[in-house]
Amino acid sequence: MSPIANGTATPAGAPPRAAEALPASEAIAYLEQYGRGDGLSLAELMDSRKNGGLTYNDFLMLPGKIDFPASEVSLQTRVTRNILLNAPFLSSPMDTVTEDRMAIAIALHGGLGIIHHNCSPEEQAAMVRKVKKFENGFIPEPLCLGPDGVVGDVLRVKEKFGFCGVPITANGKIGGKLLGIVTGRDVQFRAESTPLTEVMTKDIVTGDAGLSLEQANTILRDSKKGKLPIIDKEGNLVSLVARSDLLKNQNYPLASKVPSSKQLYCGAAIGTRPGDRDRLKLLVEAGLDVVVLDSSQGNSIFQIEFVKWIKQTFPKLDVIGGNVVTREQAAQLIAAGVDGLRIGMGSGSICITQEVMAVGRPQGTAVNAVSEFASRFGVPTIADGGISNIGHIAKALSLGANAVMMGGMLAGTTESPGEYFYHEGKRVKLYRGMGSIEAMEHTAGGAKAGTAANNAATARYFSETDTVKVAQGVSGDVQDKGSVNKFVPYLYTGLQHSLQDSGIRSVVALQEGARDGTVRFELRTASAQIEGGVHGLNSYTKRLFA
Ligand code: CPR
Repeated sequence: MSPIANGTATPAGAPPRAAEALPASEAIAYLEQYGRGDGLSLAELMDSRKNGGLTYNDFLMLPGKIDFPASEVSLQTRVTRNILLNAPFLSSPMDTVTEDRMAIAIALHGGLGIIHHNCSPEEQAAMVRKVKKFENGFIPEPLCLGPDGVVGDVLRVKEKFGFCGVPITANGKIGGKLLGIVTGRDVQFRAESTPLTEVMTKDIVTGDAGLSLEQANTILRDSKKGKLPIIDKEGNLVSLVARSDLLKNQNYPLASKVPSSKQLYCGAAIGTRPGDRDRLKLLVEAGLDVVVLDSSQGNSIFQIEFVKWIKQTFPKLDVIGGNVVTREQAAQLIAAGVDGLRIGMGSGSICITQEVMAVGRPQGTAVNAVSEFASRFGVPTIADGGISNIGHIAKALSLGANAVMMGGMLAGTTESPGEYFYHEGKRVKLYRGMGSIEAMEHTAGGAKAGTAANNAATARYFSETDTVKVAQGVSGDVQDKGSVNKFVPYLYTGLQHSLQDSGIRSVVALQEGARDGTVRFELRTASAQIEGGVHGLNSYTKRLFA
C-alpha cells in the first residue's frame, strides 16, 4: 500500500525525529516521501464502521490543495446509463415535492425532477407533457377567452391575475384557432357587457411555432406589442411570449436537455402493479425519459419482472430501480437490467420505516456498499433521503453516489406543490411521507383520496390486502425556502466550494480520488459533531445564502 493510502498518523518508514528542525523547503518532499499520514482512506473509513453503520454526520472529508477557482468545479454526472446531468440533484417523487413546476425548475438548473404518482395516470402524463413541452420564455398555457366572452371577463382576469393581454381563440382555449387579442386599452371605458369580438384587435403580430426565444424577443421589440401569440401552420395558438417577461427570461446554461434538442429531461415514478403498465404507456406517450420504480424494498419479484418487461417493451426508456441498501438487492436489479439504482431505506426525513419495520441501513454505509458494487457494472447510483445540507450532498458523492435525491430539502419552495400557510408564526408548506396515512387519505393537488389511482400510488408502502394500513412516514411542514431559482443555484455553488476545499475539480475526480485513497476522510466523535456546529452563542440567525 502506498504511504499516502495507508493513512497512519506517523507515516511508516519516516526517519526518527532529528534534534534539529528540517529545512522548511523540504516539507513537501518529506510528505511525498513518507505519505500524508492524515485521516483515512474511504476503505479504512468504511472498515472502521464494519460493526455499525455510517451516517453522513459521522465523518468529514479532509481539505486538499486549492489551485483552481470554485467556479471551475464540474458537477456533471451520469444518473443513469444514458442520462448525463450538469448538476447531481434529483427531486423526490412525492406529492408535496415534485409536480411539473418543480420538474421544470430543477431541470432548468441542471437537475432532474421525478414526478410523483399519487394521482391518476392521465394527470401524471399531463404533467410529464408540460415538462417536455416547456420552452423557456414561452408561456405554454396562456389564459385564453372565447369569442362569446365580454369585456367584464377581461376585467376579472386583470383583477385576479394582474394582466389583461388575453388571446381570443375559437374554443376559448390554447390549441384553438387564434381570432384576436384583447389588451388593457381595448377594454378601457367599455361597458362590461360589450362582446370581445367588438373590441379585440384582429390585426395581430404573431410568431410561428418553432421560432427561438431570441427571435420572439426581436419581434416583440420591433413591433412594440405587449404579447406575441405563437401559432402553428393552421393558425392555432400554441403558446404566448410576454414583453413583461423579456427581462426575466434568464439563460439556463446548465439546463438538463435531451442532447441536440430543446426538450428538458423529465422523470416520473410508478409502482409495480399490473395497472402500472398502462400508466407507463401513457407516460411514455407524453415523452417520458426515465422511469423510477417506486418501492421501499426493491428486491422483489414484482420489480424484477417489471424491469424486464419495461426493457422489452420500451428499450429506449431508462429505468431506475430501487430502493436498495445492500449489494444483494442491487445485484438482482442490475441483473434484471436497470440503468440506475436508488439507494436508501429509512433515511428520509419524514420516514419511520426503520422504527416500525426494523429494516433499513444507515445511509452512508448503504450508499458506499451499493455504489461500490454497482459501479463495477457501470450502473450509476442515486443517494435518496437524509440530505439536509450541502455537506451531506458532498459526502454522498464521496461515498460513491452519482447524484442525490431530495425531498425535504426541496419541499417548502415556491415550485413545490401546495399553498403556503402559517404555523407558529412561520410561513410553511406541507411536507409528508408517501407512506404516511395522510398521503393516502389526502392529495396535494392530484387525485381524490381513495381513488384507484391514489391507491396505486401508495402501493409503495401499503399492500392491497392489508386490513390495517401501517404507516411508514409522517406528515409535517417545512419552512418557506423561496424559489428553486435561487435555492438550487445555492446548492450548486455550495457544492462547488465543498469540492474546491477538498482540492477536487469534479464529481468524477471526487469518486476516483475516494477510490484510490487520495481523498482523505476523518471520523467525527459525538463531541466533534458538537464542535462542528454553531455553539457558544446566546442567539444567532442562520441565513444560508444571499
Ligand atoms: P428526505 O429528502 O426528505 O430526507 O427524504 C425523501 C425520500 O424519503 C424520498 O425520496 C423517498 O425515498 C423517501 N420516502 C418518502 N416517503 C416515505 C415514507 Cl412514508 N417512508 C419512508 N421513506 C419515504
